[in-house]
Amino acid sequence: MTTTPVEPEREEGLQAAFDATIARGDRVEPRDWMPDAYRRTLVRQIAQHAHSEIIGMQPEGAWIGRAPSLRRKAILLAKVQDEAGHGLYLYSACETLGVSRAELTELLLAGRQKYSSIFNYPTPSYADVGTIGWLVDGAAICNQVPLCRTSYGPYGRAMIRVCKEESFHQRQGYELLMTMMRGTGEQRAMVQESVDRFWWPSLMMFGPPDADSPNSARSMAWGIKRNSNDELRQRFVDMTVPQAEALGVTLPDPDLRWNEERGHYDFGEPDWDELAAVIRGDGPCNAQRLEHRRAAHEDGAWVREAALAFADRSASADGTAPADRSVPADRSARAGAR
Ligand code: BYC
Repeated sequence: MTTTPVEPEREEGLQAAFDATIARGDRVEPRDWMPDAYRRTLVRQIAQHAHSEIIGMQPEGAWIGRAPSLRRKAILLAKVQDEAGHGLYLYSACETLGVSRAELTELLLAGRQKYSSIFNYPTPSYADVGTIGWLVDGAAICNQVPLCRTSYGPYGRAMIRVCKEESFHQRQGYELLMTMMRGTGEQRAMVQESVDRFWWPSLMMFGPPDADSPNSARSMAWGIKRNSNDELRQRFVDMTVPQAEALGVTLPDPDLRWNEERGHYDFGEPDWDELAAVIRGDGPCNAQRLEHRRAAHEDGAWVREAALAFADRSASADGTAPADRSVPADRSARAGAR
């Protein structure tokens, strides 16, 4: 559903109405006219977000079969299942922009859409389950709470539920780490080692520094993003340092200290070359994550075929049209592919 070409004068009026909606801080809804670039930006960000939720099931999912107790296994299963749900809300939000989940999945598998850098790091230790909950879900909350007020209605509404669940995820991670920190010296060392590996990649989740963020200015002018990458990164550091102190772990940054004048923690510079490499596809687990996603997609082909066959059969029984599986010709452009 790209914007249908309209007369220049009419387009001016539509653009003015759109600008006024953004200026008032109101929501843009699927039925409203919107500039193509706004639509493409939303599809790019929401699709990337949805893919992150689904690929993000892998690093923690690897521990479901090896969780140390039935209770921990049940918690982890529920958490990973929640991430699948988040992916589905987000793919649905994206579909309101005229692009199907099947098209977005194809673009992900073809390497033409991205997912969050953080999920390209390995999880060799059980403590990583707690650290992902605490730091990765913690960073996700900082990033996503402002997105509840994003200018596009379906995205903002999806975020409200996602954020409630992410808060619970963060607490379960923190509780797991707290339990390990009250355990043996070996368990405390496992937590510290895991935090040492995940700290910097968590800071990178917020994206490149503002000066090197090509999309931020326009996304903020459109009210898609409400805060810059650096603002949210700072908010995350300020929130996390006292939590690390309560937990009894050291954050691996010699430059981390309270700055009385700024009223914030100062912190060191993440390795931006590393972020660029991971985004490019050269992170420790990029190939493995995509391969796993591709295999899961192929394994699920029979389920999709069965669902479509059932929908067709039900439609012919009650005389309605069969399920629409057409793929529009201009899908790459609409789907915000790179
Ligand atoms: N990783 O101009 P910029 C979760 C890309 S999952 C990869 O600043 P923007 C969870 C960026 O896309 C939560 N790519 O971009 C799940 C752009 O490239 P393109 C995931 C990144 O969009 C399971 C280029 O770099 N959260 O919580 O203004 C278990 C330049 O960047 C990254 C979201 O998806 C990165 N870290 O800002 C546990 C949040 N950073 O697209 C937990 C929604 C940047 O132009 N997304 N890039 O080719 C956003 O808020 C924004 O898209 C970002 C980037 C802040 C990430």
